[in-house]
Amino acid sequence: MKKIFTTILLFILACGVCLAQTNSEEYKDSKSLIEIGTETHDDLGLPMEPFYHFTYTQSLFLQNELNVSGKRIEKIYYHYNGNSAWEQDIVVYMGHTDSVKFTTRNSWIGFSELTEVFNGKMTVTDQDEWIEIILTKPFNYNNVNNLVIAFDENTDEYFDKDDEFFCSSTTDTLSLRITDDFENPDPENPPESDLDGTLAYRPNIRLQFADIPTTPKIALPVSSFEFNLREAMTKDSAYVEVYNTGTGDLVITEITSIGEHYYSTYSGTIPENEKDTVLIYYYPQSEGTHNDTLSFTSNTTLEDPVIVVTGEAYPYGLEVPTVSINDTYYYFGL
Ligand SMILES: [Ca+2]
Ligand SMILES: [Ca+2]
Repeated sequence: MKKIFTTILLFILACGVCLAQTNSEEYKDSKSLIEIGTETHDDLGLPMEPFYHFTYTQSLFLQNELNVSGKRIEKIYYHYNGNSAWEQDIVVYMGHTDSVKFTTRNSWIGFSELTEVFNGKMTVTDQDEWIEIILTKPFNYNNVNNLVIAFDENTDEYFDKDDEFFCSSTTDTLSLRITDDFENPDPENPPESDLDGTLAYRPNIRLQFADIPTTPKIALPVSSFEFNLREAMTKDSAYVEVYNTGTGDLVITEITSIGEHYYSTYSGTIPENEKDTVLIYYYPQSEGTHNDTLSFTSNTTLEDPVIVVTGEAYPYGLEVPTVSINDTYYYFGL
């Protein structure tokens, strides 16, 4: 079963459609990113416990810790220890709340106060790194109330007991956690927290704030991806979901590449808060390594994002895997 999962994981990674990934470069460049928690406590099951089949948690972040006005949260990051690689289905919710702490095992923030901001895959690697979650519905923070983040992990599978997210201690009980190996906790009606799940800890977190756009805005689940090794003059494709997280219809007129090895024929209109799927082709015209940048042309006044693509092709007509040209082409089929 583990092997099948690994195969599926590799396939998904190869397709470049994972919604959660790490992007530390952006963190370095950001001026509106808030990091909370610098301690390295682990084994707290926050924001999720990979060793259990299912997790539901809530954590509170106080207004005076955030203190960002007139902006929205577009991305969050959790710090994973890199013990092993896996992928899970998660749903993330955010809400405004007057609560300043969790007082009982049942003091969950009610579902009606939560807004779904992400619903997709969380992918971690065997590297110690911050895992990026791009919110497909960015959350406008009012800078009046405290922020609750609810994290719902729903894949009926568990991983190594040493897979952990780093956490920091707090004075008050700012997190609630329920883990279960049989029943998947329902965020609409969560059961009591675990006996030890009323926690004076929170997951270390980074929150990426950004201006609330007045025009359409392109949000991409990935900023780069790599195609599998293939034969020159044969075609491969990848699907990328494009979200409009701004205001008004997003009109994409074309997607262009610089070189000759990648292309997309996509054009279309994506309404506010909706998404469409863009097909990108790798069609290597020669052997070798091919890097390129795909650019969007759209009606937004914001800067259009780009996707960096890489791929590698072996010579057309080459018999594989019995013949190799050099070391570079020696890893067929991986
Ligand atoms: Ca799970
Ligand atoms: Ca659940």
